[in-house]
Amino acid sequence: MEKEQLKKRAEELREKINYHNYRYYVLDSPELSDAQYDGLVRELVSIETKYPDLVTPDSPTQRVGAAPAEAFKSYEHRQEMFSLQDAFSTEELLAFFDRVKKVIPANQLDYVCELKLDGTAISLTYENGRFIRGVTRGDGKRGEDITSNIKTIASIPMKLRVSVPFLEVRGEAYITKDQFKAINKARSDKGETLFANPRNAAAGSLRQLDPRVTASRKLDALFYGIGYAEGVKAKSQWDFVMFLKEAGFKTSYQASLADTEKQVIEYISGWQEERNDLPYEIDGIVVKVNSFKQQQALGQTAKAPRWAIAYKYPAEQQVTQLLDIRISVGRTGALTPFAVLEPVKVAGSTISKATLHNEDEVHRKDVRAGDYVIIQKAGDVIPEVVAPIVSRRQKELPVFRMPKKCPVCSASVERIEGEAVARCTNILGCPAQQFAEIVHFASRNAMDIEGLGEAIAAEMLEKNMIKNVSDIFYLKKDDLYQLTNFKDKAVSNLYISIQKSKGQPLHRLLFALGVRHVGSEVADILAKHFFSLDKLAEATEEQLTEIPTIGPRIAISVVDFFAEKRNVEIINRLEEAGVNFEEPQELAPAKLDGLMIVVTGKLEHFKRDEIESLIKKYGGHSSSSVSSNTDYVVAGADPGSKYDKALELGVKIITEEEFERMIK
Ligand code: 0OW
Repeated sequence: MEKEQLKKRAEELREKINYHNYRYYVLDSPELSDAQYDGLVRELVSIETKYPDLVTPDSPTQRVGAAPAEAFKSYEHRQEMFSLQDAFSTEELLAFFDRVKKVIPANQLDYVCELKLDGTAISLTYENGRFIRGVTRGDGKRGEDITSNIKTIASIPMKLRVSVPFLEVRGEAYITKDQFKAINKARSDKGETLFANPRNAAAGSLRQLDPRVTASRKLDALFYGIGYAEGVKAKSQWDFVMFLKEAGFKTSYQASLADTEKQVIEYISGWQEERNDLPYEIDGIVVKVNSFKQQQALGQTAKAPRWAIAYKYPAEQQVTQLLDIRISVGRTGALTPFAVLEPVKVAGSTISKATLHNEDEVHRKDVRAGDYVIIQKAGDVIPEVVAPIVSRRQKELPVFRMPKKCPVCSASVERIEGEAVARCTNILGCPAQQFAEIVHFASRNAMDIEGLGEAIAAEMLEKNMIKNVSDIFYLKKDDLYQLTNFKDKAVSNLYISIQKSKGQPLHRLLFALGVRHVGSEVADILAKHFFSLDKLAEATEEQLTEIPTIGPRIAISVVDFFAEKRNVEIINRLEEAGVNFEEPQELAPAKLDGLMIVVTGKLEHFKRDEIESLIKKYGGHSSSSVSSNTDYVVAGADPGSKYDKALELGVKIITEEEFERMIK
């Protein structure tokens, strides 16, 4: 009896919690205090803990429930997700109106204007009002199933307030400007790379394999579009937005009906300045023909509807003084000039630095220290120096020259003919390069040493705790107490991260070593070809170029890398420290499962040890003598007595090509 009552109580609590979620996260007008709300959740959790079989997948307690995924399944949208045509000026917007009026008489037209959120598009599926699945846009036809990550977005209803048989709804997941700053602050404190803009932060956060990480990023989402649906009565975009509101979705992108083109243009100019005060980034205004019937009449191109357009505001520009041109030295020794600016507010953020890419770029724009320059920020966080205002040059200003000496270690700087980049020649000892090398080695896509970011790397170098990447693994736990504010917890966390990273697979180690032209994809190809660092280090240029997608440039770079004395020393020390040099061979399908195979004669396609390891890799056994247990003899040119023995015993004889076909 008690369980039945509790089952009923649990359902009641779910309704209440969903309702208060809606009030708090969607309407932004809570009715309960946090304590009262937490009390409801605690009661529901206690019932579900006592009777786990009462838990329902869409229970509010299941929002951050799933274990980290291995990878995301791909999912085909019931209805393709389109992108949008852009209009970069009023003329282009008017041209859009003209195209529409070729099909729909102007006096029958009205438009809906919406802010265009600068996030990442998502598609949700609801069946009978219950949340079933969340998918990324992907290429428009297929996306990645990120259901468990979508559940962590508090404003997304798990149960609709109006029930329809089937609804595929489209929206934009985004991160607010403040939340974006907080995420990047936390990342820079941990020495991790920063997100360039909230759009990348949203996309990156949604594609985290661990939903707890997604939950920590506090994404939000707004919904505007319909995909495949059954039972939705809306006949226009405006009706549909009203339906979404009623159903419990967040739709606060300032949707507005416009009866005339003039009203559309007023809406657009109205938000030109206002947008800087919005809590989220927008990258324009979406203008849609309102009536669904008229949308159908207009149809779409291969990628985008003809009934909608995204008006993009011109990149915002400001003028300020370029105080100095300074140089930063990167991991590969590249010297990158950047502009030090008189701080200026552009598109809502204060800019005091901007990259100048390389010497040629500085000369092409002819920007000089002391110039007044035009700065532009086009949506991304990285601002650009557009051009100098030459008319404001009071006197002749010195033309920029790339320094001949590295500003960090004073070694000579050279620029290889035809390359835009200038490099510090002191690849072995330049502190800037050592620093960048350590940071790269420990970074997330490399050895992923949690906690060893830029700040810690710099401190380890200046305190002479390490000189190069191999020294990281010789740090004792006590050494870490030298780091500022490092007490027991921080020390053991970092020490454990370092020890754990020794087990990383070869492809990560290879990428972490920073071999020129070997990025994470190439590192993966090489690791899954050689399976051990030692084998890779012995490979010749021709063996490397035989691997598909490995060209001479990479082959030479790899051979040179392992020929470099300093690298050999570092690799030996890494090996002594117990760093893993192998790539786990994911279990090849056992195509030769249990077969006894003997190889004889001169082979054309394989070296003897290669074919032996292939036989093993695919679950076969290779032996050197033919017997009645032998399943196959692979015969090359001039096969010896084994061939005759096989004939005598009736053992199947195959060629190398036939062997190859067996393991494809
Ligand atoms: N980002 C937005 C937004 C919007 C489009 C969708 C397909 C046809 C019309 O706020 N408010 N409305 C639409 O309507 N799209 C938007 O974003 C698009 C979706 C795919 C690429 C952009 O993110």
